Amino acid sequence: MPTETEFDIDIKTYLNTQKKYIDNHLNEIFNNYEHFKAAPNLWDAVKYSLLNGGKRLRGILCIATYESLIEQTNNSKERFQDCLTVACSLEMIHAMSLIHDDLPSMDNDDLRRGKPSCHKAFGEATAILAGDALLSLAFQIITDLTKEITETQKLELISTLTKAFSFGLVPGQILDLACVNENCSLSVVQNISLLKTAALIKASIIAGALIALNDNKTKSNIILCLDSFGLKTGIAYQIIDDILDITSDTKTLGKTSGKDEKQKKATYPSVIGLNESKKMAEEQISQAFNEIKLLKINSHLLQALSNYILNRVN
Ligand code: GRG
Repeated sequence: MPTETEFDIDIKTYLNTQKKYIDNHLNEIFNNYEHFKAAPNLWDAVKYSLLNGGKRLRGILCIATYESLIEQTNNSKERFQDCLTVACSLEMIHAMSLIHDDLPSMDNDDLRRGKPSCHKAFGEATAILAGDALLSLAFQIITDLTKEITETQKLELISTLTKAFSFGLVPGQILDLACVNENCSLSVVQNISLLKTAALIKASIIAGALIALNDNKTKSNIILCLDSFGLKTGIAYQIIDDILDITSDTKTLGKTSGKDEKQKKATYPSVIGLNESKKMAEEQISQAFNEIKLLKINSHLLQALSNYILNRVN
């Protein structure tokens, strides 16, 4: 497995810098829309869940893909700002999925990002509506991108993101809930992680490519390879999430550790054990590298990010 030094990228600094860009841009979005002044309790719940924490991995993957593909001459300040807005859109969809995932009728978790989950702090009805508001705001901000992004690109972005939740997160969540207390096979667990987690991670990568490439002749080939790269990286992300639920603690994770076992969830370690799960995550990342190796793009950043995903501690 390649190490950080082999790629010559200080990934921790990169992650911190991009996270700051995304956090600042999210704050700017909330300062810019007047509508947030009506129903303050709703928007307090939205900001509570969105603006306070999170690794911003989906947003960072979008920016990193954009930066790996963009020709320097095309990298105008406006276009980077548009990429940041799309990164924020992805983080809104992700944050809404976490709010709904924590609800009593779903995973029923009292803790998220080291704080009481949204429904614990604001009540169930407000939490549901905060999720709904975030999901629609995610698309509103894409329609408001600058003229640097064509109308076709906007539609492609919206289509990519809607597919990720209609055909990914939502069915993945249904399957995940259905598999509690069941003796699930590995293929069922793989299918859940593909839908529930990998679909949005893949969409984050594709979104970055859509902003960078526009009419590039090799666009469809690049997107095909990034699609497989994203799915494999996303599966590895969920495998590591399942492993950390067992091996890490609540304080480090910012969410209740050991919950999967307690709730008898279908996870990689529950089906194939911890060691095999780690091996499978390594294998997914190694296959993901292979998907983009032959592309004529600067893939070091994406490789360093998937390597970080494999070795993350929270
Ligand atoms: C999106 C319309 C729509 C519905 C949501 C509730 C639901 C349907 C889906 C649940 C999806 C889910 C919670 C998947 C788990 C993915 C995962 C590994 C989350 C943890 O992500 P991190 O570690 O969290 O990136 P931070 O806090 O760092 O952002």
